[in-house]
Amino acid sequence: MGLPAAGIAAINNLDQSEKDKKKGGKGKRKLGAPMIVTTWNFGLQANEAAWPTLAAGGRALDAIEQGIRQCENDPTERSVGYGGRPDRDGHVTLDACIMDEIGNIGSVVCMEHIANPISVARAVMEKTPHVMLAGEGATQFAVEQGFEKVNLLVPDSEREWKEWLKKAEYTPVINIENHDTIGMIAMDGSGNLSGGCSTSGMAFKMHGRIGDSPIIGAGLYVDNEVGAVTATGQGEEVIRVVGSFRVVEEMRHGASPQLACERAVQAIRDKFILRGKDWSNTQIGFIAINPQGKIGAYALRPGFTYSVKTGDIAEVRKASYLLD
Ligand code: SD4
Repeated sequence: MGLPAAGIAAINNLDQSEKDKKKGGKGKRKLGAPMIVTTWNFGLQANEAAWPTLAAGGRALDAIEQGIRQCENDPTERSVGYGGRPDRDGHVTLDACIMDEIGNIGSVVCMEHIANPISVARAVMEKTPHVMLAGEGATQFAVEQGFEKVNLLVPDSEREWKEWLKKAEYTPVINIENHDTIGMIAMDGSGNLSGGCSTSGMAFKMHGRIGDSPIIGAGLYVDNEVGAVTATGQGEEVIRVVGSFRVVEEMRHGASPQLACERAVQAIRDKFILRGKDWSNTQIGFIAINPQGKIGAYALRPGFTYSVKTGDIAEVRKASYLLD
């Protein structure tokens, strides 16, 4: 439906540079310098795959898709894309979402048989009137768009699943079973922000379970004027506090990216206390950037790492945390 008439009238009354700014279009601000921040150690390789796009003056959104695809295509990354661990019934189901600098969003949830959910999420964003496709509908759409159907269950994941079935106990292990969701946020040379998130979710989850990663506002949120944020860890808890949107809103109200991440993690802690639930096996991590190029990262517990790439830096950093 687009903007309501009043919104269109308001935009039409602006001069060209203001219009560009509102739309995130050409000729807008140039803040900071190109940068990419990605969850976990594997973000280092993903950042390298994304960087050439930014270095060539390309768009953050394109860099995000390129970087996340690298991780999705790697069969040794066992919680993302091809090679991801299956659910308790043996299905590898993938979740992903993407968001650009002007609020375009796309997402796929519980999608099987397609190796690059981030690209399908982008196709949902760009080629459909919707923002989210699920399950068989998502796979059907992907095939119609020319994506190849593949068996995502690699022998190592199948072996692990069969081993797990012997006891079939569900006990998450901090930073191990949960440690592979890729969340990537980037700023390009025009100062525009974008982000993406992709995962096979928690290993051996119930069939049909969806975490935070494909949910805009939970696993990812981007506001070009304020910042970009993504989350990793136990998605149920991130959804409960609308984690990534919460971090952006903290920044909107003046918090630095670091303080904003800390407040979201504290909110998760507070919900655990309020609900009287056991949280000894829970890990959560957030990363955030703002248009000035400041970075924030914070986790509930030790062990969360993130990867930073700029023109001068390519490194893995340890996030600070709330609890020992
Ligand atoms: C989920 N947040 O499905 C994902 C899992 C994850 O690092 O991030 N693992 O809940």
